[in-house]
Amino acid sequence: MDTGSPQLTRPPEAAEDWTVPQDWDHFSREEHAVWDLLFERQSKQLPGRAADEFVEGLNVLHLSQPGIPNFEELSEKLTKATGWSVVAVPGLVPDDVFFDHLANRRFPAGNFIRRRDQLDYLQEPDVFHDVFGHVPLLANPVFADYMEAYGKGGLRSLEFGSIKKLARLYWYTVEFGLIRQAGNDLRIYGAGIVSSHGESVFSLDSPSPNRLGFDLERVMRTEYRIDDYQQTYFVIDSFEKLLQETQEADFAPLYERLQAQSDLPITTVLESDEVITRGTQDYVRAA
Ligand code: HBI
Ligand code: FE
Repeated sequence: MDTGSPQLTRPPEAAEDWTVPQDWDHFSREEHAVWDLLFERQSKQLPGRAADEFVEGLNVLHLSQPGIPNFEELSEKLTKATGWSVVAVPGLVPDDVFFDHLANRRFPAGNFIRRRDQLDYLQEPDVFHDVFGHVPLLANPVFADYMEAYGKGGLRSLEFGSIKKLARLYWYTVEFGLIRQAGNDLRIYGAGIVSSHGESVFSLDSPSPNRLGFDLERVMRTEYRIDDYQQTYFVIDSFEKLLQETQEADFAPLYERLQAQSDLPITTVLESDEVITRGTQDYVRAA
């Protein structure tokens, strides 16, 4: 049986569903300045690199003032677009709580921001990763449906004890997905990439990682790393196709089949893979 994240303890200020008031006024001037710096840096880097849908969605974040977005204002715009809202949480929340929010079209966003000396690396998802990385695509109706379906699938996977498999789907799409757009042009859409200054270039331009065509069952067998740039990326053809494939899949027999198959190491390339780029893996060897 796959087990999910380690046990987390709900802080006393958090509600039953782990939400906390955003309390926008608690952010210092320095914290808003860190947001502005990150926002500047990334929004310059993304045209031509990020999926068109992401760049379109970024407009939703164009709020009246600079600084960390006020979730009430942000949710108002997002709700108009797709019925999603953004709620504040202290940090990582348990899997069942996370899935329940997604299944109800609420995106839980960390209520803190990294420090200026941590611009490029941090372990827990902060408000920049969560809002800049995840929210723009939630303004896209198809991706919005995919995330809700993922939340519902997550709740079901807990019953099957297959959360680890489902978490890999999230990882290789929502967090680190690439998409092929018009003219075979590779773009980024995963939140972990679009919110990372380094990986938004590395994932597209480096000869090091593998880039493979997306295949649901294959992805669910593939291990991943959380401590550095990915060594393999999976490429979807469209959000419509991703939504359709995951909605049509009957996950009960799928999980059963997967139980009988071995997990795949990060760099494995199979005969059956559609290889877009076979990586040199030089980046990892040099590290
Ligand atoms: N909590 N705040 C937060 N953000 C996440 O992305 C998150 C989480 N809890 C669990 C979780 N992700 C993962 O276990 C799922 O994506 C599988
Ligand atoms: Fe994330």
